[in-house]
Amino acid sequence: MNKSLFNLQDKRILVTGSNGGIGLTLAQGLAQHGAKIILNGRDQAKLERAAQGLRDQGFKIETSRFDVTTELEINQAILELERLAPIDVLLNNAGIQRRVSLENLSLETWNEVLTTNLTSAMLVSKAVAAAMIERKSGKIINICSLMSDAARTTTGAYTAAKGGLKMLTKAMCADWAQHNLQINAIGPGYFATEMTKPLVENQEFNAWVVGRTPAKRWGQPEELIGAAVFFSSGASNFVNGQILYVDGGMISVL
Ligand code: GCO
Repeated sequence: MNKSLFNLQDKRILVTGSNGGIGLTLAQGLAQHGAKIILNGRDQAKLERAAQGLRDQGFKIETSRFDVTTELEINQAILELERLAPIDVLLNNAGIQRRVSLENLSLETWNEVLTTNLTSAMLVSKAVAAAMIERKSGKIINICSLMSDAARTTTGAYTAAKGGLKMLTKAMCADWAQHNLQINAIGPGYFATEMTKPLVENQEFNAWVVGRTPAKRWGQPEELIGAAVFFSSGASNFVNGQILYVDGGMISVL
């Protein structure tokens, strides 16, 4: 038996928005640490491709196609998944970015970002927590951002959503810690991913990130795996409502 504090053997983990980007990297990293992964996305073909990629590496992967912004789809999918086996950990990763100054931001875009980055976490967590509360066991991890605590020009809706997600993490802790659920968040700094490609390719922005980050570089998505393993495992059983920044020190310095 693996007695490691960080043991994830046989833990079934649902990662939302995991057919690419940080979600897929985290799914793969958690699988490498023994977890059984459920991949999620909206696009069935993309989802199957991502799942096949992980299966080719020898991992057992389930998929669950649902839109994290549609309550009916979420509830049906979670019910089906729970019918098969318990979801031990939920990782709310799904998110989008729309870069536009607030004076030019339409209500439609605001709603799109808030719904996808914040309301989704509430809806999926609510669905999964119902069973976790009954079992008196479960972990929820929210993917926050540096923008949970600090704003940057042209990212108003994202900043509001990620700030809200930080407080939602604490609110979930307030309501659910008593049922032995641990709810924590990871706050990634600047990582080179599909979503930040335009930023990485923008010389001026790139120089700003490297100069502004104490570690003097962008993060690699794999560097988020350690925090996800910690929050998924028994090592974090009395850690609740926390945001762990994985940012090369950026949020700590002026
Ligand atoms: C952007 C944003 C973010 C950051 C991240 C930092 O894409 O424009 O700056 O996505 O990379 O939120 O925590």
